Amino acid sequence: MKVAILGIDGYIGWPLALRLLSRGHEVVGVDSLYTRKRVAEVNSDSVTPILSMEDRIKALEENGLGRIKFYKGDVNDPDFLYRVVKETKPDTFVHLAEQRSAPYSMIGLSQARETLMQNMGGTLNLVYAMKDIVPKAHLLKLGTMGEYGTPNIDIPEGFFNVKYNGREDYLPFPKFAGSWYHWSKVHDTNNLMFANRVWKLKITDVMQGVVYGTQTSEINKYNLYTRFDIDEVWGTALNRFCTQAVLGYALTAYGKGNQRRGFLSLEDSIKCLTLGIEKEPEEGEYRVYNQFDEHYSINELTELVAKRAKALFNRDVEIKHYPNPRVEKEDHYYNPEHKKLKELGYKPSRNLPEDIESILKDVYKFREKAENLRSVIEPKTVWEKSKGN
Ligand code: USQ
Repeated sequence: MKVAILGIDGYIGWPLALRLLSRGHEVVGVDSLYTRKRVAEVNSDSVTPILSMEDRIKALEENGLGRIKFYKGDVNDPDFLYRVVKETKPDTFVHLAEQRSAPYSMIGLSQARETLMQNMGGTLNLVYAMKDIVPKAHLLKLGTMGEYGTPNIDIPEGFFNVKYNGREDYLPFPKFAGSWYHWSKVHDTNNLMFANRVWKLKITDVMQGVVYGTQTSEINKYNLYTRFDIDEVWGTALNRFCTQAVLGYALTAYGKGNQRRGFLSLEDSIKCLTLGIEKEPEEGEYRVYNQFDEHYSINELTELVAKRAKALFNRDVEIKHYPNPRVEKEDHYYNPEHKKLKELGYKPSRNLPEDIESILKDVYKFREKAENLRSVIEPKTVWEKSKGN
């Protein structure tokens, strides 16, 4: 298959490229290098060493994985995106080229606008380019479990049966996102459902949980790391906690820490995405997966990290509860379905408690780099104080 990865330079894009190439697919890469730039702006960096995009492309060739065609540019520019699609005509698009940080989107109006315009604009350009140039292609788009929020009932995979005033229908499940970033994904989902309805585009909308980890089989085999962010804006929960444990920094649990999220290892995220690419939807189908392995509360995670770090480094790790910088429920019901990927053949290969040990060991290797990032760990972006004009 010829697969275009939009956002190939990112945390998930890069290991996905390694996986697809090693499975014999042809890969076209697109990236504006946006994440590198925005992470540098908050004085942060990837803890793991990552090559420049040029060197990544060379490394793929040197390791016998083949040559990829790379386009540097912004998917929010329709002329650029149309040119890429016309020149390459992929069978599948994996769309990861979005602003992916909830805290970034909550810094202020300018970041909120950037997130909403950038994310919705890119996806809109893509569905138009697909309809005009490759209407039979498959779009696998990264959404987020955070689109659903934390309702007091079970969360289905996209749609559910509703009975109201004596009539029934099968409808999209209501969305209650918790940041402008998460809302941008909800708006994308609505736009994708509409593009599917009017133009019959083949679409997989992936509601992914929080991804953690430093490794996949190919990263380990070729020693070609993906980025690993740990600052308060770009880093996510478990990756941050593991780094904090290595640095002897008190783990930053927000609020009571009873809030629950679905988690998935990087290896399993890549496995699920590959499955979704190789087992396409039917012609004209719009399908939704909830992509995570298990759900954990923040308190469960911090305790697991503290326990593993103690066993590994013989160090007592403190857990500190900060006033929650976010507006989110801290005590809630959480029971999202996640059957569809298993029905497609997905079997989880990693388990979170064991993975914590491998992250701790990897971060320990790069602890000097992590040490330089100490000043960007403390939470500063407060939802209620998001800056206006
Ligand atoms: N949290 C802490 N301490 C921290 C960081 C986070 O307690 O130091 C808590 C937050 O309050 C939140 C939970 O951990 O309740 C998850 O936060 P996160 O920063 O790990 O993840 P989130 O902002 O939800 O976003 C991340 C990715 C995003 C993806 C999403 C999946 O950045 O791209 O879509 O995870 S999900 O959370 O399922 O929506």
